[in-house]
Amino acid sequence: MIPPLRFGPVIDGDAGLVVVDISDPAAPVWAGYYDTPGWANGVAIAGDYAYVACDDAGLVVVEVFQRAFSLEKNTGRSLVVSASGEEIPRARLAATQLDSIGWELSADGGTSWEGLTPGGGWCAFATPGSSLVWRSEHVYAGQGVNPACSDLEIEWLYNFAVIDSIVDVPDDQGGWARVHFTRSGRDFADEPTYPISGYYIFRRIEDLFQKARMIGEAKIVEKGKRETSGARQKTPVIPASARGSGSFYLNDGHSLISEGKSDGLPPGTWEVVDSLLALGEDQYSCLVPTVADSCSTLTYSVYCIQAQTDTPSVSYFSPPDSGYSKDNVNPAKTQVSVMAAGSAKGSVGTIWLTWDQVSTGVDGSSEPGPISYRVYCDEDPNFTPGPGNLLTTTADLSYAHTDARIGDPAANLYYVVTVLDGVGNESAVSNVVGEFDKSLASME
Ligand SMILES: [Ca+2]
Ligand SMILES: [Ca+2]
Repeated sequence: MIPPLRFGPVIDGDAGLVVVDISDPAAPVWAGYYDTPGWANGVAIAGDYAYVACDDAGLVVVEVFQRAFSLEKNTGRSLVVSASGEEIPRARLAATQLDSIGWELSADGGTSWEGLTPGGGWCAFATPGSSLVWRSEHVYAGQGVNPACSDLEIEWLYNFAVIDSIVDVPDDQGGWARVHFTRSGRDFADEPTYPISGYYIFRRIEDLFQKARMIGEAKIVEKGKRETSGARQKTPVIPASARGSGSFYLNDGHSLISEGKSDGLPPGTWEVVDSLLALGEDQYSCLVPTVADSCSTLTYSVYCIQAQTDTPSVSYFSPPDSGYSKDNVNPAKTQVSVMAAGSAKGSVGTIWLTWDQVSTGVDGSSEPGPISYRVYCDEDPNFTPGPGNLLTTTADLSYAHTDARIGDPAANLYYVVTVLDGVGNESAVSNVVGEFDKSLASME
């Protein structure tokens, strides 16, 4: 059975075997040539080999594809290891190996090769492409030497940065996440064509009212001009994406906003929330504000990174990615007291509770709020607060509880109050207070 061909062999009666790359049938490319001894009259393909019938030499077998390990030639070659279809300007290679193995990488599927040393740093491709292939040559270096490789690791970079992760900042009051991303393949001091000057972190605007408000407060900026953003002085230059038809606004003291019609940005409306200078590091990270904190359901914020070259019209945008933040700090607990108790013992009455206002977390940090309070009530002084004994949730600092048991000597009620922060984190319980006819004093 003849497998699907990537190369189409052609018999040239005089010259021998000509291999033509017909991956694109509309644009065949001369890929290789073999001069058979004498005339070549016919060819058949099986696997990686071409069987050529020659006048004088008989059957000549030619290896068309050199992509497998060859004991005779001491070479190895991979299939394409990158699958995204995006241009790869740089790659590096690390290997666990013994002795004399030579390594080469090709970004254009094997047309042009770059030799490189394992662990020797990033290799720049003179001919970038999207089809990354490696090959090795195991060289005889002397008696007793057995070139061998047990592990091979290849990393590659794209023109755009790649967001690796977006993680919640731990142990904080929320509102922030940390974006980790991998450098652009052009973020190198020796980049000859389009060196990266900096990165812009974009966040997608999800709230249409917020978008309208922000644009209403902003001014339209002139594309290509350096602008500052009020007190923060944060937005150094209008991104190259401004070359498109989108309008750009500078929100005084806040952010640069794109309406999302410009070149390069993923669909949506985006604002710049931070920027970094390119430093030639493999990985970067930065703190970014989130649109909201997650509580029972996760609220995602979507980010995109623009790698800006020192040519204003050239920049590269990462694929978008999303993350969320959480308020990790519970509010401090409150102190409850009984402000007034109701009617005489044995009759129906009302008890008034009041408690201290809480504006900080257990670590002393400021709670962003809004703060609310839960009042629980039970006949057991050692009760566990829960939905079954919740009286109310209120933003007030007092609560009047009316109950037939209040004032009844046969039944006594006990109360605790907890504090909720803006996303529903609940504090430890307050001191326990009791109903009038039992005790007004704290039970703690
Ligand atoms: Ca957090
Ligand atoms: Ca909190």
